[in-house]
Amino acid sequence: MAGKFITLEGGEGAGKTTQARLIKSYFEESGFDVVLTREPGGVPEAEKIRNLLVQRDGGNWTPMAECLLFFAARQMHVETLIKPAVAEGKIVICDRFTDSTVAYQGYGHGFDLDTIRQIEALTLGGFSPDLTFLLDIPVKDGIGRSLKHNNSAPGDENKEDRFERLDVSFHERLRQGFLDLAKKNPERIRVVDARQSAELVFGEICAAL
Ligand code: Z5A
Repeated sequence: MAGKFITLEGGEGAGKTTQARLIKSYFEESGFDVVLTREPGGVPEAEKIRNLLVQRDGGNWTPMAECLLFFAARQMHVETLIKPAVAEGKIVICDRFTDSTVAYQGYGHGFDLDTIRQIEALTLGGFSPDLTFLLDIPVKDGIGRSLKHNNSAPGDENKEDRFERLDVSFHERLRQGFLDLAKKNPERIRVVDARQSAELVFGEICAAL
């Protein structure tokens, strides 16, 4: 029997990583084989691309180049890890996926949404998650959590904060982008109020699982 592909999405500090770990334990305790992975990254080639994309001095990419790098990493990740694991019956849990590209590069940076969809079709050929949890949190709350967690050290050029350093209006646009995606894909995307405690958020996720 084929497995399932589940993704977590949301802005900074929404708690995706925390919930991804809880979902992993939940399935493992029920006897499933689970793969926990993330984007950008997940396989060695894609982790190399991650450094170009998220590190403070990763590069000053044009919007098209940045989008192509996200999908180059994703194509490797899907073909060499996600699809084979799902075919073996595993549950694959991924921290971010294509919805993040639509929200960050499209709604956040204003890169053309149709072009993103064309690149998605070319690289992934219609492959998408079975289920997505969108952890929704007001921008200020999310950034506050994220800053506490990732206390920025000035001068550390390897610091993974290229996107966190963007202004509040950028984060408001991407939050709206995620919510628009949820409205357009109600059968796949479940919106969860991420202001709640991690336990309550996980309770809502469990009910949906
Ligand atoms: N990016 C992009 O632009 N385009 C794309 O296509 C993709 C990504 C795939 C890397 O993402 C960056 O790449 C990201 C988007 C961009 N930009 N940024 N920034 P990432 O997933 O590696 O990094 P992140 O999104 O910044 O992670 P995060 O927001 O810092 O964390 P999170 O996974 O959502 O949350 P967390 O680590 O689980 O929790 C953060 C803190 O809050 C931590 O101290 C927790 O203990 C605490 N926490 C968690 N849940 C709760 C609750 N419920 N209450 C209170 N405190 C909590």
